Amino acid sequence: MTELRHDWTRREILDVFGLPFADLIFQAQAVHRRHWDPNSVQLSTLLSIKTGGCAEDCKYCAQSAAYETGLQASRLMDGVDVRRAARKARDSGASRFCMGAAWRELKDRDLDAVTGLVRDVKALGLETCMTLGMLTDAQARALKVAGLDYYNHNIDTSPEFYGQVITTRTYADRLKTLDAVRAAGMKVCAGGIIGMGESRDDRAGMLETLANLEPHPESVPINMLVPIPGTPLGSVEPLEPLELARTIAVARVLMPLSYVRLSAGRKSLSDEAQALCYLAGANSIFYGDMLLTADNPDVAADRALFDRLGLKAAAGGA
Ligand code: SAM
Ligand code: DTB
Ligand code: SF4
Repeated sequence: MTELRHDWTRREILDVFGLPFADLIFQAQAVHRRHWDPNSVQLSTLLSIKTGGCAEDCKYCAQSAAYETGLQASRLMDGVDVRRAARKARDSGASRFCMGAAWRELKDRDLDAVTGLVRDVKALGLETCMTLGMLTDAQARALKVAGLDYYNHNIDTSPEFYGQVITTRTYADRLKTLDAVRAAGMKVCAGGIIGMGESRDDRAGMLETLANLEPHPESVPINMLVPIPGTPLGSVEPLEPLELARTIAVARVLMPLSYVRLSAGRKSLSDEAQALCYLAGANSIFYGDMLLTADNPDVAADRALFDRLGLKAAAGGA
């Protein structure tokens, strides 16, 4: 029986981070193999159901209205188009469909439309996930009633670094929405972004917040910054892939039963770097040619890499 801990200190986490690479990967593999099929990876497909024009100032984001990124803002997508995209994702092998909206928070006037989308996607036999910004308790309950399986809401970084990345909402706001999601009985998807110029201490701090949530988030996306020209983080020095593999390995050690998702930023990774991330315990990816606004490896490239590594898509679906 693995003891699930929720009392990790920053020092302990930094010590895991700083292990010799082989020792860290060995530890992550040991944890991973106790709980998961090491050759199986869960596939989630993303769709931006409402793009751009967002009121928040997240310094990494293509969709903030605060920056000139050349992105065309759009209204909430029609159900017919969402269903078409979800069917295509299912037929390509995804088990979960994640719908994202560039909103600061969900407005009650949009609640019927988004719960309708949840029902539609669920009816196709897919697991459902949404990321719509901040939620009230009542909105979270309504999404749960509609059948939403996961809600994604990232804490993005450490409490200390957060203020350098976003000023229009607080870390406490993020945690409050995560509480609402949990209280409504949905699965929590919460992670963050690395490669924004933060220190390793900040990366440890982000994992400390996540690992000390009780229970752990069921899904932990680790995004590598996709630099977006026009945003304040558009020309940050890229983080080395080995540090991404380390971050994934530490997440795996801290949160043994959670899906750890190798998320945004795969397009810039070599096949070898991705293989290291799978070895470090990543067991979920975004699958499909697009993230929300940025490119992702195409389906053919992922299938070819899975074949070479002997990986298979995890069976799933709702
Ligand atoms: N507006 C909602 C929110 O922020 O909660 C949902 C959509 S938002 C685009 C979802 C997450 O994507 C963000 O919290 C952030 O962690 C991640 N993200 C956004 N832009 C990114 C980028 N350029 N590179 C890496 N991750 C990014
Ligand atoms: C998450 O952690 N990463 C996804 C999803 N949750 C919504 C979003 C990644 C966005 C990458 C940049 C873009 O496509 O604009
Ligand atoms: Fe808006 Fe979400 Fe982008 Fe922040 S990350 S600007 S909240 S869409």
